[in-house]
Amino acid sequence: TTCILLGAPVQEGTGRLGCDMGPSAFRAAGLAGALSELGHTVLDRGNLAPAGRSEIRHGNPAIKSLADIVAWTELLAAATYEASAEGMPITLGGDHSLAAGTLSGISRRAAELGRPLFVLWLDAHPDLHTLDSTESGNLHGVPMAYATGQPGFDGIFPPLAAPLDPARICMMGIRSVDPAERARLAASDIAVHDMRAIDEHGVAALLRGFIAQVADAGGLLHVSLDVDFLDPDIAPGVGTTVPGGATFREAHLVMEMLCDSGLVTSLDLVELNPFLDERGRTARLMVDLVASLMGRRVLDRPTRSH
Ligand code: DIR
Ligand code: MN
Ligand code: MN
Ligand code: MN
Repeated sequence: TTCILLGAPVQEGTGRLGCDMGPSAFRAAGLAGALSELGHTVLDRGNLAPAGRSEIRHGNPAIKSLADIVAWTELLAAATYEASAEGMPITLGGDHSLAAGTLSGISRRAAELGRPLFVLWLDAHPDLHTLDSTESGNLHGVPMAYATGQPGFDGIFPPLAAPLDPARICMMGIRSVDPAERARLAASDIAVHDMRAIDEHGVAALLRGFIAQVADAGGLLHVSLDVDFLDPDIAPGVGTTVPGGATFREAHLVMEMLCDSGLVTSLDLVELNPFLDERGRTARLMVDLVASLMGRRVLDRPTRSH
């Protein structure tokens, strides 16, 4: 696979500083080397930087850094759209607001190819706020609402070439949901496997169903991996830790199963905050998870099921 690394040092979508160092930490933790060792070609495009940002107003006074996030969304939509013609875009965040851009760019590519786009959202949070419903005003909480075409983004965020179909989205690891998001999920076709479902059924059974859905439809699969999907005990380097997250093995198993499926065509790595990390521990875990996704395995033969 040709892996195209896109550094997106955006931190204005989150409440704390430090995510802007995320792309550097992924590089320092050896992301490119891990991918090339697995036989992939790595094209590191360096860090992107949005140009001028004119002021944008919105009636919700809580919203922070709207113009910055709109500028990042435009930039990343174009960058991932273009990169997806050459290989697999891997966007190095940066906070999760960047998914507004990556989902926009990838969904445009999928529509042009005539292929349905599926999204696996690995996160403690559904990030399903609209500009009107966000109370924190942190725009890392809105990308999924934008990408699915929820109302209220028109005339502020760039128009979507192809909104995501909620029936093609699967969320795993969810354990922190605000009231407005709860109502939106209740009314939506998004498949949500919260931590309770993972405890009860295991990640394998839940993920197998989604992978089969993607394969049957001949779809593209975008994976958006928020560091806070992982349990804070193993991944402390994130601004919004929530207890009770995915374990080391649950996370690796998700990646190993995705690798076996051969379906993943683009990836976001988001919310890594190196300032809160313990000597690169979270960054290294994220790199190891990418390695599992891209082919690192325990044995050079299929794992037996019995
Ligand atoms: C909360 C936290 N739902 C908010 N969101 C996220 O601020 O809207 N934290 N995405 O990582
Ligand atoms: Mn998130
Ligand atoms: Mn999150
Ligand atoms: Mn977040």
